[in-house]
Amino acid sequence: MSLADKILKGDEGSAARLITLIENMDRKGYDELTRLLPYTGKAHIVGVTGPAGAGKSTIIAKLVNRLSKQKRRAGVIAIDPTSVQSRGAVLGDRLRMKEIEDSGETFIRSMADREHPGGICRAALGAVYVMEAMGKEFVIIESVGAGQSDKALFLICDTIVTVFTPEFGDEIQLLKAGLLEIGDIVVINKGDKAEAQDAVCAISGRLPERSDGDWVVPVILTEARAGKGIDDLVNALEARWRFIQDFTNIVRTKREKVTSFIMTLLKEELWQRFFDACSKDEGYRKIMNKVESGTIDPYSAVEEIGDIVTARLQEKQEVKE
Ligand SMILES: Nc1nc2c(ncn2[C@@H]2O[C@H](COP(=O)(O)OP(=O)(O)OP(=O)(O)O)[C@@H](O)[C@H]2O)c(=O)[nH]1
Ligand SMILES: [Mg+2]
Repeated sequence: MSLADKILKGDEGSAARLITLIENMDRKGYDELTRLLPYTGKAHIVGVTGPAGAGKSTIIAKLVNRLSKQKRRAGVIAIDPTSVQSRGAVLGDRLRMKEIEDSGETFIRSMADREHPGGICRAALGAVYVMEAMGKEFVIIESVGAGQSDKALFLICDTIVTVFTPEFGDEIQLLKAGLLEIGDIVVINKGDKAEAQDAVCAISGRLPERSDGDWVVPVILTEARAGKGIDDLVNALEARWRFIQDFTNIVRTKREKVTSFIMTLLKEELWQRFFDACSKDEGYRKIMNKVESGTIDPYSAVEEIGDIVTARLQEKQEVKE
């Protein structure tokens, strides 16, 4: 039986193996993934983002525990931000996530940010497909929500939950972080803190106008550590899923998002290929020497390098023909 067939039967070991193949950019993995494509596109993909330490992992753990009690199957992708946090914090995160691993209904995958940030992003879409093919109704992705790569990550999601704490109620901080704009559901966690209710009011008043229809962004107060407010979050996710299905063309939206996602990956891929090819190209080195000796302006240099790339592509095309 192929990996794809085993995954369709819900086998976790095979799912984990295929995700590893995708992470390693293995062709065999891509072939298996292609076989899973007809079984994808039906789950509610939820991205959970927000400042470090806001309580994202705790919320996700309580959320999937709640879902699994209702016999609803969820998959979790936890992006370990090794590039921005200490190893200790990452290990702590893994331990908290362990809380949910035993429940039977939930499949968890941690993904580490390796050499280049595009790596996780690239593999995350594959992991989503694998989880959908396993029959998961929800796929929840935790991420710190910073940087270009993360923006691409959220192209995979149907719904973004942004998590803040009362300490992050500072308006300027929020606006700067640009996180409010991307949230379809806003959670203020650590409801046990004194200023929690004020933060809910402050954030409710600062929600930006939405350009994508009539969805009203709910602001939910939780105290995740004590499991409070999680039912409200489950209800909000359900309302959001109904809204997406009733008022949007979900198939088209998913397709458009994947197209944008591919464009982001393609930018990285082309840059990498350009770099691999150009570092050996004599014409490129000559131009860079001129840049270093101050005999060509930067704009002309970029144009000339672009011309070299076009010429090389044409040469390749001619060889093929
Ligand atoms: N006081 C309080 N602390 C909480 C609550 N929920 C979570 N915490 C604590 O906040 C800390 C961070 O929680 P996490 O769930 O790891 O937060 P996170 O957003 O996943 O953190 P990173 O993944 O490291 O960005 C932990 O010590 C939690 O126990 C809450 O409702 N109240
Ligand atoms: Mg976390």
